[in-house]
Amino acid sequence: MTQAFARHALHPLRACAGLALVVCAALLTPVICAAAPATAVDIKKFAFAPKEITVAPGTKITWTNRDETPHTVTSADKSFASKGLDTDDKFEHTFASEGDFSYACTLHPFMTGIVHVRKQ
Ligand SMILES: [Cu+2]
Repeated sequence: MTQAFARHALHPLRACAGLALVVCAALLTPVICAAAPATAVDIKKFAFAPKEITVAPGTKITWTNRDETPHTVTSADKSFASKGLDTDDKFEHTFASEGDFSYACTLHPFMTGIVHVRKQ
């Protein structure tokens, strides 16, 4: 009687352990994704969004043009420059070292943004 009860009592524990693994996996996935050094900037309504961003060295930023109008991503010091980006075109740049990198759209110079690269 006691043995039967003990065996039966193990089942909820096993179920619990299984559930814990699933929950852990679900919780860990976003952590791993967040740790990946990549981030995104949208180009929309003739503006960079976010206009100002701070990232760690080694981070890759992907700009995506969400407008119907072509835009470029061109740094002030010419360390990076996209071609003309049509709708949904992307431009990527990896920021290896620390610094402040201001950039603009050459077609619409009032469109400006800045990337701060800092050890975090
Ligand atoms: Cu533009």
